[in-house]
Amino acid sequence: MRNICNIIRARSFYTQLSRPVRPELVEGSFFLEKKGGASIRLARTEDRMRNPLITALPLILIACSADNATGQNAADATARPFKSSTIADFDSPWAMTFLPDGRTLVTEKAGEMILFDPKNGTKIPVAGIPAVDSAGQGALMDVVLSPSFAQDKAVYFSFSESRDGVKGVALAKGSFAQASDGTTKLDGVQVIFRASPYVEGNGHYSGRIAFSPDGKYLFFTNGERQKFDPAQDPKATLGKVLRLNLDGTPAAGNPLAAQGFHPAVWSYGHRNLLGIAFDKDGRLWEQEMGPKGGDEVNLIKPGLNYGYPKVSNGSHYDGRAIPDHAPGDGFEAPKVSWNPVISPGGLLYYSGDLFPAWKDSLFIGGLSSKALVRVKLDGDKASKADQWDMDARIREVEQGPDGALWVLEDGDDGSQGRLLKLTPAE
Ligand SMILES: [Ca+2]
Ligand SMILES: [Ca+2]
Repeated sequence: MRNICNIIRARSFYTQLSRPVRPELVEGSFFLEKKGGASIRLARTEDRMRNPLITALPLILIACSADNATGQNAADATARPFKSSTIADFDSPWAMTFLPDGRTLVTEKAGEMILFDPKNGTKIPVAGIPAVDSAGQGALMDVVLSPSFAQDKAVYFSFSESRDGVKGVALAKGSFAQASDGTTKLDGVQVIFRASPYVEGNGHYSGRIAFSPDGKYLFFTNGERQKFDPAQDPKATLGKVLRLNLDGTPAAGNPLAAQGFHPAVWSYGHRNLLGIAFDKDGRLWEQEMGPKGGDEVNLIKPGLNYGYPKVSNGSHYDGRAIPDHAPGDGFEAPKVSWNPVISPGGLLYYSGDLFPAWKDSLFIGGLSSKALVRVKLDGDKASKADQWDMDARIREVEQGPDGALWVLEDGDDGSQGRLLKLTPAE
């Protein structure tokens, strides 16, 4: 029982259960699963979205509650080197980006894009967003400005959609326009790329966007849709990092096209890639939600196979083992992996001045871990640095114009769907 209590406490499970559980929102959250009679183990609902919480859970929570108070106090006592200010409240926000004038675009899971001004709290809905299929892990997902936004006003965004009874992640582009009365829209929205194939199910879309430092290419992540093998299928874009031109066509010279891969593929063997970012030297970093005990930060290099589902430092949630990454196995190993997992939701490369000690770090939003995670970079190397308890699922981390960290919680409006600004502690 003590072990179960400790695991539950480590996951801040009390907070998770103190508010209504929305099964469609529980990607990367934990639940207790009963396997073969009495044995109980933790699994991530991203892999078993429709499994109900087992009936034994309330009893376990009662049993754990006796020594909970000390555990919570110990967690609270951990000094955080930042103070957190609540800036706004959203309904299951997914991603955000800053406009040059300090305003932000924020996406919400159900399909809203919002122009939000942190200076005065104004929220203006952005029109022109296509219909989003937000079932399960589906959402209006990432939003990133064009590298030449000042000239072209282009906004790139990703979303899940349903077509002909199957689903997939799409990449779209539109032109930001605000009328004198404040009305805001994306003009001329076009879908410029669709994952292939579209399949059944509501999981592991991924859909993160990053531009190369030279502004010439768009990198786009496609998850393996909880179908495992597509990550190794040369013809599928699922389980891949893709390199596209700014119009969404596959970039010329991609490393595997000559070997018969889909021409957009840059790297493969990935699972659920929920963060991608370039560092100051132009290295491309990626984080992905791995199987049980196998969350990863990878340094992405062209043409390499990152192993999933053939190898992983984790195991399948149904208990099947997966061989670990090992030297000489032909698969590129992660630079960092987590067991227990953190359920990474978003990735930021920090280059700001407000937290000088954190320059050249990756920041990861933790979903099941309810944490803000820092990974220190050193050239091609990466190492775990900090993991701060945030008491809420963290979906997105962004850097503000002054170098403050901005994070989006993953929950509902009025229930941990907040936008927080983190600044140095006094
Ligand atoms: Ca962002
Ligand atoms: Ca891997």
